[in-house]
Amino acid sequence: MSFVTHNCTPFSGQKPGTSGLRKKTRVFMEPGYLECFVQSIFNAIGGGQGKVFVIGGDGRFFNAEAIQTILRMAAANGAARAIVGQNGLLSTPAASNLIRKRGADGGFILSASHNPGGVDADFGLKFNGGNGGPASESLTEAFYQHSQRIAEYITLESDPLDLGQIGVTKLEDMQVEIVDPVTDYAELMREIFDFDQIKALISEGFTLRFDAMHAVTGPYATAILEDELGAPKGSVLNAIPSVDFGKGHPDPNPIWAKPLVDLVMSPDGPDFAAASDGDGDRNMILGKGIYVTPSDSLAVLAANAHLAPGYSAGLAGVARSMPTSAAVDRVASDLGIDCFETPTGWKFFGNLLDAGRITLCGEESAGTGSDHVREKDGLWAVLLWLNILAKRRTSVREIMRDHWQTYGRNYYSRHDYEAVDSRKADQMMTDLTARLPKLPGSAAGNLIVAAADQFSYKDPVDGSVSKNQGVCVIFENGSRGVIRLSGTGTDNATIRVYLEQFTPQGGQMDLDTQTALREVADAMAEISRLPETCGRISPDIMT
Ligand code: G16
Repeated sequence: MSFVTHNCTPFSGQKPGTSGLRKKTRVFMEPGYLECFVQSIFNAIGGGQGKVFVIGGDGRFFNAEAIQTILRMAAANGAARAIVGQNGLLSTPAASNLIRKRGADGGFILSASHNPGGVDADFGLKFNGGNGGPASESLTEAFYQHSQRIAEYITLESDPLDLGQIGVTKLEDMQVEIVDPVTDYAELMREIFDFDQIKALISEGFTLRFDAMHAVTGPYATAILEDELGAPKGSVLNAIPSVDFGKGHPDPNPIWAKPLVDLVMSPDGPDFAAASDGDGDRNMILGKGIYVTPSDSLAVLAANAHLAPGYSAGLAGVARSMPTSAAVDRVASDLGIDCFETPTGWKFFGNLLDAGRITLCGEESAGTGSDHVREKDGLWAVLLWLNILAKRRTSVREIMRDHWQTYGRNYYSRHDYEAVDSRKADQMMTDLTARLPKLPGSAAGNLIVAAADQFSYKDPVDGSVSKNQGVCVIFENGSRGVIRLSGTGTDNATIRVYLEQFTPQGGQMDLDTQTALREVADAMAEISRLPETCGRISPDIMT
């Protein structure tokens, strides 16, 4: 084996987004592309000398090859040890747990999350810090700055390691430990939840289905839900991870997980159903005949978390991203705890979690989590729901009905416009931002604008400020519209429009969601001028 240095061309305009760098797989496969980004990360964190890294991914196409590249580069950059999931697999929350548990300096997580996998699909890489969470805004900026001036990377010339064999091996002077991806994660779940209660619920005939969407949670869900908690074999669907996710789109929402939704809506469907995404951090929750929106799920979990042993002492506080509905705010105010509103992106919860200011947090984009790791966690959310159901011995539908009667209902939906011409999308946001000061007091459809601004966040822990995090419009009737550009898409621009309408206790709780939101949807179309600027009349996806 020998160390080699290669020249590389600085990236141009390849800025990591909401969750690391996501590009088409073929871009990552271009000679030197992955290597330059990885070397930029090493350079930005002060080198790899003596450090310990966790490495794993969601098993998509190019996952295994990219891990071999990162291992060689880690060894060449002087790392002391790499902890790798067997066969290169680690869910994002399991990687976060391993980083924390082993006191690692950080982790390389290979995933494009809920985006499809394959040679003509998507790939991604993100770096998590020693707290187990996504790199901060400033560190992400440092990766970018280094990538703009990088001239060379160092690596080894060596044969690929066998990642299928659990145990310890060596790559030059670096120790490589290959671990079972599930063991440590399952142990953590056992500490947080009352597995005996959940087991009892299932043994009494409660039925469930978990759709792993051919992605990384298959082995985790099979080990925990079937082998440990006693759900019958076959309760976990699409349980074997595949490089192209069975040619599917591993995004747990009613569109991409439609077969599961159809199953749970049928009269003989299971009592409970859930799905997770490519890398296992997102979740979708369903009960017989009902879909629970991620914003409502966060609120229900906050109101009931004390029923699980890990949260029996109550919650320090909660947080949600700005576009997430205010359902959890009502629970927090009832509990007398803080509720923080952060920009989109899990990294913004990190400081609040590290400082002990919050215990639970979540986002409208199907992410919920707690202080047990520093990532959102799909299977954890499923287990918390199961723990609550096991304690309350009622249905998901009853839990939702009871929740809305107690706190009121935030009708909520997100409309996505995908693969929009990036120039037009940017133009729309620039023009809208310029018009914001004139909006208050003006009419839009049947509504009157009360306030309109670009969301800006001052981190309560370190005082850092993040500006331009999305346009938020509040109407005089209390409804709200938010519009922002996605930071995770790989195909031109994705415009997200978030709609919310609050109905207080005693009001109508069973309206059709899109009907309840029609006025605010029309008002947002008028205010944003999205149809005129981008040539799109209706969204591609409504969740
Ligand atoms: C990532 C982040 C999430 C964030 C989401 C937003 O999710 O981890 O915290 O809410 O992006 O996506 P967008 O910018 O497209 O609205 P993931 O699951 O893709 O890693």
